[in-house]
Amino acid sequence: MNDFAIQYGDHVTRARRDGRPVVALESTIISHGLPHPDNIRVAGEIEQAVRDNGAVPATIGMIGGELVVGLSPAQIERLAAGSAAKLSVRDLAVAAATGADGATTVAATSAVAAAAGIGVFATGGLGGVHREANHTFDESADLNTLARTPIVVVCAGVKSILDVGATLERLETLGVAVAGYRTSRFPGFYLTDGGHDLYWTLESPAQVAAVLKARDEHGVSRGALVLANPLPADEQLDPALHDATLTEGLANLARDRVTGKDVTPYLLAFFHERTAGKSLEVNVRIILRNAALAAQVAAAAAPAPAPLGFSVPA
Ligand code: PSU
Ligand code: MN
Repeated sequence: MNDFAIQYGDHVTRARRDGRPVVALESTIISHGLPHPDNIRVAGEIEQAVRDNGAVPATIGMIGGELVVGLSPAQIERLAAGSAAKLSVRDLAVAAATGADGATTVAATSAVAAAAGIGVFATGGLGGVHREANHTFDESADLNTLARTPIVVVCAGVKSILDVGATLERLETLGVAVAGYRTSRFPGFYLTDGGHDLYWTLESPAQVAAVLKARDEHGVSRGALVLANPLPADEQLDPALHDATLTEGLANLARDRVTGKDVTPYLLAFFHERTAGKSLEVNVRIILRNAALAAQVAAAAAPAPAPLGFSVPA
C-alpha cells in the first residue's frame, strides 16, 4: 500500500493483502477502442482471462474524479457507455479536480499501476509514432511514459496504423526495453509480423520474471519492458484486407481533419466498420491472449513483491 489518493477495488485490496499476483488492465481500450455494447462483454472476458491464468485483474480508470485500481463491473459499464474522457498521464489531475469520468490510456494506466505497486500490465497494442509524424509531431505519450515507468507491458506490438519502424526507433532512444515473446519479429497488432526484427526474444513467463528481478536488483534502469506477443499467423487480420482498410482510413482521416487524441479511436472504429467486424474479432483475440500471458508473467514473478510505493517522476 502507499499514501497516494488511489481507491482500490475490494478484489484488488484482498489480492494485495494476500500477496497474490495482480495484472493491470487499461480502460481506454474499453471506452474508446471497442464499440458499445461489445466493449462491456469484452472487458469481462479480459478480466476472466487474467483469472483463468492465475492472477487477479485490476482494471484502472477514473470515476467521478477518483482514480480507481480495480474497477467494479458497474464502474466498467459506466466507462463503457461512451461519455468518459480519454485520459493520458497529463490529464489525470485535471480530470480529478473537475470530477470527471475517464478511461486511462496505456500511458496513464502504466503510471497509475506503477504507483500502486503493480508490475505487470496487459493491453492490445501500444500507441506510438503516427505516420506523418514528421509534420504533425503526433507521437503517443505512451512512449515517453514507458521510458520512466517500471512495468512490463504485454502487447501485440504497436498498432499497425502507426509508423512501426519509427516507433521502435523512439523506444530505443527513450530507453524502453523491447523483447519478443517466442518471436524475433516485432508484431504489428492486427498483423503477426510488423516488418521489423527484434534484438531480444524471451521464451517463458519465468524468463520474463527473471528480467524483472534483474532490473530491480540492478536498480539502474527504471524504464518499462515491452513484451511483444504476436498473434499466430492463422489468427491475424488478412494482410490484404488490412492494407486496403488502412489506406482508406488514413485518407479519410485527412479528409475529416481528425487530429490529436481522436486519431487512434477514429482509425480503430473505421477498421471495425470497414472490415465488417473482422478487425474487432482480431482485436479481442489479441487482448485476451495478452491478458493470459500477463497473468502467467505476474504469477511467475510472485511472490517476489512488485516495487511498492514509488512515485512516477514528472
Ligand atoms: N490499443 C488498442 N486499442 C486502443 C488503444 C490501444 O487496441 O484503444 C489505446 C490505448 O489506450 C493507447 C491509446 O494508450 O490508444 C493511444 O492513443 P494515442 O495514440 O492518442 O496516444
Ligand atoms: Mn496522439
